[in-house]
Amino acid sequence: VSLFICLSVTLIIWSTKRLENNLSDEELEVLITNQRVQKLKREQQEEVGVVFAKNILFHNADYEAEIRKDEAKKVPHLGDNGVAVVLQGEEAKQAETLMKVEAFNILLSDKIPYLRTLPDARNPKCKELKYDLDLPSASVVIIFTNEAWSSLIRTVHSVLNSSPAHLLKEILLVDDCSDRVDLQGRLNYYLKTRLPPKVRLIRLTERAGLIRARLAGARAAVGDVLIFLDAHCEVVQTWLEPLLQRIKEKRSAVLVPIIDVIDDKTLEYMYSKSSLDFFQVGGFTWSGHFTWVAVPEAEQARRGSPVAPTRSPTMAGGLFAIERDYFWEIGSYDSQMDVWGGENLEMSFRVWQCGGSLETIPCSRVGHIFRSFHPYTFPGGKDTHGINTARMVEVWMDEYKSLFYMNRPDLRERDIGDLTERKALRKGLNCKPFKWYLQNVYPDIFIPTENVAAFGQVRSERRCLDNLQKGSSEEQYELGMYNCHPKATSSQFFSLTLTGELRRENFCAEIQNPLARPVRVIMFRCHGQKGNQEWSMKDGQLINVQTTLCLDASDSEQSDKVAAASCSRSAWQLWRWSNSTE
Ligand code: LR7
Ligand code: MN
Repeated sequence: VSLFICLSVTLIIWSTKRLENNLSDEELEVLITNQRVQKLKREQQEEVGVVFAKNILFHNADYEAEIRKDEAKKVPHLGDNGVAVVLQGEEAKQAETLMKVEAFNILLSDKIPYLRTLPDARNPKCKELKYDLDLPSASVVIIFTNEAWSSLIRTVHSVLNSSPAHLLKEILLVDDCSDRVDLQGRLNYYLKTRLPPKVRLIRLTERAGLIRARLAGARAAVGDVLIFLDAHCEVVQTWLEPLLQRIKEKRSAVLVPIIDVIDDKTLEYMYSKSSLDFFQVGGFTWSGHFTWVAVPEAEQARRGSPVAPTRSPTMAGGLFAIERDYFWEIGSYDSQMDVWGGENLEMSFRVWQCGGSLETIPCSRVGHIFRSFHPYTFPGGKDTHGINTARMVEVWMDEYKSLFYMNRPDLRERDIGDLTERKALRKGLNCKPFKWYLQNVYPDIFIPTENVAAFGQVRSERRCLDNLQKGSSEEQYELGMYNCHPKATSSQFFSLTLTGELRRENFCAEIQNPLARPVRVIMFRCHGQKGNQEWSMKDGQLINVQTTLCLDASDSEQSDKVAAASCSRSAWQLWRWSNSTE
């Protein structure tokens, strides 16, 4: 019940704040994240007993006691083979409370041994592949800020345990200025007493953000290949060899493993036994977000085998391998990007446009805990994802940047810092245009302004079609309406394609149940088969061809939803597009 109240309160705050302050969804998310973390920091001190403070020095004996206490929590074989663990009773309740702090089940994580066994999630064909004994060596760089202890330590043990010693040069832990006192001295002490010397700790004295934290790790690294990981991962056996082998073959290949989901609540290592051939590669949306997309048929044919390197237009960002010298040659990172977000698409476009390739290596698998919110603050309350992405867009996307700004008009006038260096880098490396990237690397992408009859805001009276913030985690959702924003923002940006799709990124409007009252319009993954997803535009009406029903806004004032109804002369059935190519 409390979760429900919490959610609905957040939603109410969400919509009123959005209206009052005219904030973008992304800015609002940062605001709420900061408020949440600050509130939790206060509560934590009292309720959960985690202390946030600077410069409190403990003695070794205290660390030893703390670490033993942590080790004593471990329940032998709990979570072995990656199975889900469900807590009961009082413990489950406590876990629920703590989940609001760490964004995942820390109580369970504390109980699962650091070296639990994992299922062999790999395609059986992987076992037939042979790897050279002599491969380049790896520096594994793990960055973190205020990361929970047990998930961080498990990541380290997992890497140590599942990597051949002669290939693992070092593990570099980069502490991005955590201000949780239990993390600093305690980690140092743990390194000294529990881990081999090849695990090193670098502590940043100012909060640098994940981009500059990775740069610091890369600067300190000495291995031939850099492998970056988030601080809440577990690696599956033989995860390392296929990455190093591919880089030995092609030094300009930037590689990602298959990223499996470790459930945030049960810590289950999730993968599908029945479809080991199936995995997704990276795509992006025009609002500048990373997405997962199917491997295109052409790529399935080109790669030859489901376990061969598979080209990926983009990467998620957190888990990847790159030859160390090549990392610097190709422009490392944009060091002016703050905190979180955007660096993944920046590196993806840059690598492809400047002559490298980005590939998923199917026989390398790594699990990652997907957390439901950021358990850390965004200093300055800035929408770093948006600003970082705008920096990327300005440098790499040429004329296509207008599509991004149509989604994010708020960023058009925002100060995003100096770009001289990054533009010079692109010139110096003689990189190809974004259009080349779209045509050659990502020909399947939907371009909202190409091959369309109309695009932008779709207005009936004073309201506009609106996705109501849906579509990032939902498989389908009812198409909504909302007061028109002054300019088309991401949630009110639609296209009518020449093939009759009423479309937003990869979602198309369709009618599933024409007999319901009212007939709701559902946004569903585009199938490209016309059918229930085909619409035609005539004298301002939008007609669903299969059902001959018209898009109708009449009950939207009360329901926030659009409907389909028998075509009439009603003004509720007249739609105006902000941009029309006809
Ligand atoms: O200021 C910060 N300093 C940090 O050191 C903020 C974060 N961090 C650390 C943090 O402790 C963590 O270890 O950086 C790492 C990534 O942060 P997360 O785990 O909060 O990010 P995420 O998993 O939600 O987000 C994904 O996108 C990010 C875009 O900036 C990064 O590239 C993340 O590394 C990336 N994670 C993955 O790609 C894992 C697969 C997820 C997917 C899809
Ligand atoms: Mn992460």
